[in-house]
Amino acid sequence: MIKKYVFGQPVCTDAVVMNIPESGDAFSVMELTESDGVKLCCRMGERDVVYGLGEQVRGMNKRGFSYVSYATDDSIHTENKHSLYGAHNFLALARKSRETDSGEGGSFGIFVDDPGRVVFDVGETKHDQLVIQAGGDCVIYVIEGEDLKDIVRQFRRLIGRSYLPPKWAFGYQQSRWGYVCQEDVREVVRGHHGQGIPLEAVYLDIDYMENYKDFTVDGEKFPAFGDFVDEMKGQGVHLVPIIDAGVKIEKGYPVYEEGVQKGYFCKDEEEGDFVAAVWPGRVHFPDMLNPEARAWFGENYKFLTDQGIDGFWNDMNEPAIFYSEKNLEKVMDEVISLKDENLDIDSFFHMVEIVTGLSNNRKDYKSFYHNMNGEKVCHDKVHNLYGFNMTRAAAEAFEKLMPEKRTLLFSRSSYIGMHRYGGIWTGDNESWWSHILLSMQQMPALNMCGILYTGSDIGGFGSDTTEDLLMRWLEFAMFTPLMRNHAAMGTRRQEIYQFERIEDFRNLIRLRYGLLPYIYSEYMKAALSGGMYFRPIAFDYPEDAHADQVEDQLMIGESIMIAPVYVQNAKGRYVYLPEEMLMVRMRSLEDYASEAMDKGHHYVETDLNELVIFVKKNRVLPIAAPDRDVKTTADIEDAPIIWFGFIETAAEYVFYDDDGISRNPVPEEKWKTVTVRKEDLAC
Ligand code: MIG
Repeated sequence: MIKKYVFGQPVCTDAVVMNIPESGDAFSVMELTESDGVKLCCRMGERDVVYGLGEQVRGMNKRGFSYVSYATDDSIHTENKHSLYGAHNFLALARKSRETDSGEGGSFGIFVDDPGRVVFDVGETKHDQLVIQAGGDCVIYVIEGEDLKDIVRQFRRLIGRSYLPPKWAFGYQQSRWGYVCQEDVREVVRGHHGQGIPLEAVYLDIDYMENYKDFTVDGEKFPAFGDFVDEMKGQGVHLVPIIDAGVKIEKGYPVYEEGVQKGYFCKDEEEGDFVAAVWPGRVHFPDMLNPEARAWFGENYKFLTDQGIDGFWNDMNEPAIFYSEKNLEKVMDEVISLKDENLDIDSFFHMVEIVTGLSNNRKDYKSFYHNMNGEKVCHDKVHNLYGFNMTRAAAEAFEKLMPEKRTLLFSRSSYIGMHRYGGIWTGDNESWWSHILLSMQQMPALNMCGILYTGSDIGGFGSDTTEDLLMRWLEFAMFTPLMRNHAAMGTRRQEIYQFERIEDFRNLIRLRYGLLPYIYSEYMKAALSGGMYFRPIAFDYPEDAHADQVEDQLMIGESIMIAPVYVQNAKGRYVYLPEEMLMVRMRSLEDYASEAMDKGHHYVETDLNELVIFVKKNRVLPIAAPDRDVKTTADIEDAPIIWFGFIETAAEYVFYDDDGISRNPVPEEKWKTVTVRKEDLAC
């Protein structure tokens, strides 16, 4: 049951798709105070668990810290941070406590539809208090249900169907900030193909543009771009260019001139076009919240789709600001005034602070405005909607530009609602072991919010990767719908053919292609039915008190559990089995073995080149067993299917498949219930 409560005069965020009437009941699951915005508070029992909040730091159980929804371009994802790139204001409180120490009432979910700054203090200030602080104008949805899965399913019905990527978007993808010309890209393709490694896409980072101008291609580095796109397609490789939020201010640049002329940029306090600076230097921000400006920005993607591009990533759309023109002037004056001073502890650090404070400064976000259907709205109040609407601009344009096919699209910043238009990647992580774990913990929280097409930069974006880190990371990312290796300029090269254990890497990537029938089927089922592709194990075993404690294992789809190794030098790890399961150990698509294991704790040895999965009881999974070399997802289309499973006599599997590209698959025709008998199993 969903109850809706409206406070003040909220803007329409388009986060939800269901128009439900306002509840006449008093606000029940939390205590409500309305002074200084909306404040909600409730007691948490000792064993209660809080899941959700999407892209955030820390564990699956969010208790013990506070999280701030205010989309931020912060590339250092350490435990002390309160905000990352997205704002996903949905959490579920699972009441686990026994009567004696329990808080009031049962489990519930809550969605705070407020696109401004919202704070979730999940027992940081007071261990047993959940406190949510929103602005005065917001809509709050409270969801009660049978269990966590049911609460999430109801929420997902409220916010609408998740984005459906093309099937090729599930292939292995390679990216790097620093493939600066055509020849660099060709070399990456040769590097993979030369070693028999499948490759679906190569990304173009800002290097492909002419002076970092959106919707341009540098003609010297990429002459005859359309031909080059075709050449790559001929090799089965999609090129995926980046688009940034800021539009460079430059006379004669059509996107800039048209935007100014039509009044499509965000305005400053004096009604001029707001000036900030990012990559290209000074830019204007297209007013993504103005429907006309949004449509216009979207149409600009045509420049690239006309040349055969069918996938994009939208970056810097928090929107990231290096500095604003006005603040820079002030800070410059102040720094210059210090020129001949003897800088001491206070004045020196003050100077450093004002300089670093130039970037992503909330004062700047408070100083520009949107035109939302004729109404002037301060950016700060709707800050978290910017990335969402940039991505929506692209998605809505693609519906017109390429009505017949699905496109690959994901964003860095996001808000709930954007999941209908595209996915996200989790931004600038580091080549740290702890960031494999962080990524594992973010996935189910994102899935709760409808964001299913997601993954992290495999191998780590910042810092130098190492071979073992990359291999362990791949063993987890094998299961993320977006499987992309990406790294920052200046870091060690991390394409997998750069390393010694190429055969192991090749086997792992081929295993991903083998698992694709299952991964695709489970993704599509989750998207079409409002389910979660990734789940904390407590979602499947709600009665199991150990399951709540498990922060580093995941259920994936209906049949399997994974327990990736994410510790340097580890030769294995402890795994908790909430029931008897079948452990399948795979070194390649041809080399695998299985063993039934009892419920309970186990130490599972896992060599660096091994993939281990656990199959639930009475479940099976389809695997493609291609009889030829696989270069892309197209090569497994007609591959024979073999089955792995843990069954006594027979089990049914709901197998979803489709052509992988049509925009509107007809679900009824695509769901097949397959009966698999024990004697049919390959493993
Ligand atoms: O300020 O385009 O998160 O993936 O490689 C850095 C360059 C801008 C940030 C993205 C990253 C991308 C990088 N971008």
